[in-house]
Amino acid sequence: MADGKIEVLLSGPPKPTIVNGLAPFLVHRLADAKDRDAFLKEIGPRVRAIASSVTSDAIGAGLMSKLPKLEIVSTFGVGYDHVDVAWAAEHGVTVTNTPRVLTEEVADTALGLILCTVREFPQAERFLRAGKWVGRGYPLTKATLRDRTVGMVGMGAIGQAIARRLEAMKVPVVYHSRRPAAGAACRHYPKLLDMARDVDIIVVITPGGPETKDLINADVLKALGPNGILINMARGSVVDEPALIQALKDKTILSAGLDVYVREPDVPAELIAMENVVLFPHLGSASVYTRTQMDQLVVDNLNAWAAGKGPLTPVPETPWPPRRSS
Ligand code: 8YV
Repeated sequence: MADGKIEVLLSGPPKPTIVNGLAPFLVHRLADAKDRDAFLKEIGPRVRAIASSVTSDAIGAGLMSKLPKLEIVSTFGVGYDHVDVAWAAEHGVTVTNTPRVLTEEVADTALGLILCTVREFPQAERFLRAGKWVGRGYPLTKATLRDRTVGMVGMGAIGQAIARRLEAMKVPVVYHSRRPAAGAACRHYPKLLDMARDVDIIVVITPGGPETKDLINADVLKALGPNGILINMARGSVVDEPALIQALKDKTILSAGLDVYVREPDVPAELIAMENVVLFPHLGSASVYTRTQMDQLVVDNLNAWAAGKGPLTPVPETPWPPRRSS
C-alpha cells in the first residue's frame, strides 16, 4: 500500500470514467509497461486488484499468478470468457462483470441486426449510394420476418430482452439452453438440433468460452436449412466460422448477421466478399451512454469491495466472499 492506497493494475485502455473513478486507488497501467515482466515483478507483490477496461485483453493464469495478493478482478463487459475464472475460483480471487446495464442496448442492436439481415437494409442502402436505383428498384427480399419463427440459443437477461422485442412484433420465439430459463414463457428445446430443424432464424446470445465453443456447427446449420438465417450476438467462438463460411457458400443456409468473430477485429475476407451477410464491428453495447455505465460499474465494484461491502456483481463461479483454497 503506497500512501495508504490500495494498488490496482489497469489492463486495457485508460478510459476516462475508469481512470477518474479509480482516483482513490494507486493505479498501475499495464499498457504503459515497456518491459511487462520487469513491471509485474516490481509492482506485482503489492497489487490487490485488477481493473480490466476491455474484453479483448486476456486476464489469464500467467498474469494473475504474478500477483500473489490479488483479491479481485473487476472487468468490463457482461461476457468474461477473457478471464480465467476457473483459476480465479481456485485461488480465491473474485471476478466481477458488468451485467444488466447493457441488456437493453445489446437487445436493440440484436433487433437491428436481425432486421438488417432479413430485409437486406445495408445492401439496399449500398444499392442506392451506388446510383443503381435510377434504373430499377432494389429486388424484393426473399426473406421476411412475417413467416418466421426465431430460435434463441441462450435465454439469459439479454436473450429475454430480444425475445420481448420480437414477440411485440408478433414473431414467435422458442429457445434452446441447457436448462429451462426462469421467467421465460416460450417453448424450451433441450436439444439444439431439434430446435434448428423447427426454426427459420437462430439468434445466438449465450456466453462464450470452452463450454459453448463451436456449438453452432455444420450439423446445426444443415438442420437450419436453405431458408435459414444465423444471427450471432454472443462470441465468435460459439460459431464454427469455417463451417459457417462453407454453409453460406453452399447455400446450406440463406444468410447470416454477425456482430462477433473468432479473431476480432480480423474478419475473414470470405465473409467480407459475400453479399448475403451483414457484418457489424462488435457493436452490441457500443453507445456512449451504455459504455459509460459499464465503465462506471467496473469502478463501483472495486469501490464497494474496498469499502468492505463486497463487490456488487460477482460472477457465479466466484461468489463473494471468496473461498480461498490456500
Ligand atoms: C462489449 C460485450 O461491448 O459486454 C460484453 O460482453 O461483448 C460487449 O458489450 C465488447 O466486448 C466490446 O469490447
